[in-house]
Amino acid sequence: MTKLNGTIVVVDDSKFNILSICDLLKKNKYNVMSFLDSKEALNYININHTKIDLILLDVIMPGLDGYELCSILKQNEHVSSIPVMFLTSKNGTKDLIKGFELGAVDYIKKPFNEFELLNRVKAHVTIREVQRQLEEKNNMLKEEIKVRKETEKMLHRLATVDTLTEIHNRRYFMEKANNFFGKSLINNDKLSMMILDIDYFKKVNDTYGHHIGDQVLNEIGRVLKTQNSDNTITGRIGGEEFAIAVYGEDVNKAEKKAQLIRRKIKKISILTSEDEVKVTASIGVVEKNESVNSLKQMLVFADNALYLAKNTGRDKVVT
Ligand code: GH3
Ligand code: MG
Ligand code: MG
Ligand code: MG
Repeated sequence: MTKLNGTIVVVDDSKFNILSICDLLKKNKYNVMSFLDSKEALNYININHTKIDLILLDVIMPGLDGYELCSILKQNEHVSSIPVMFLTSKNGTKDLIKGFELGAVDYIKKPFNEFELLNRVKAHVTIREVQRQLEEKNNMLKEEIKVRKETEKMLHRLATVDTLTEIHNRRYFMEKANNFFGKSLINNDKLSMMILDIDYFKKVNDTYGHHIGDQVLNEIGRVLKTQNSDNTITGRIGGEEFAIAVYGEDVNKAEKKAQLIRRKIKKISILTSEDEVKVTASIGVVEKNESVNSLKQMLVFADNALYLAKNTGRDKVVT
């Protein structure tokens, strides 16, 4: 089968016109769909718009005339890109202007010159084909950009989020906390820091197994995640150690937050077939002051407070 040059819809209420136009186009290897009735043509175009390369439109027709049909087509985003060419005996300048204003790409007066019609048809079909190829390339590019963005998002997530607890990992927490620290120095704002450590966590692992320990860590991550906000960041900075940085709040406010977290952790309950697993946590809280000149130092002070909490009974907050 020889390749056809394109698909053309011809709409004209005269059988004679249809026959002569179709005959000419078919001889020149176009696939032609013809319609005596403009409403039927509209239906066909709406359904088959992706396959149509050009529409040849008569103007004077009963029912929808050519202008009306053209105007309907141009208002529908799915079919508006199909080129429309008027082929009409209405040959006044005003008629021609109206045709172009309605969005037609060409206007040929009847009786037409076959050579002229064929060459104009060929030009518009070629443009349509080029447009299609560009659109296809554009869509491929868009798809590629989408995939790239998703990959970047995934990589960023992998690099910044701890997979077990789904809060920030150590590296990202440090980066963010450092930003807080720098900003608080510049603006002379308050900054508080907490370090949280699970009490007797080794015993949980030893008694119930590592997977139950992991579940506890996951539940703690869930508790901490609810604390995240513009001024609060949380991170898993060690195996069973977490840190929380609170921007713009002094140690008293931070302590309240810490107590809330401690109580929430105490409520965590993990059921095994024979037991209910409960845990507690100890938290050290400090506020940035004149004697602190780095994030690292702040974390050391928070660690000291945590150490005190551990040594004075656990399940408590020490400031
Ligand atoms: P303390 O109250 O003094 O903090 O006692 P502890 O038992 O919690 O502290 P220790 O440092 O002796 O033990 C910490 C345990 O945390 C040991 C280690 O196996 C466990 N751990 C660290 N990371 C993970 C993890 O990713 N999953 C599980 N299940 N356990 C972990
Ligand atoms: Mg007519
Ligand atoms: Mg520890
Ligand atoms: Mg511990």
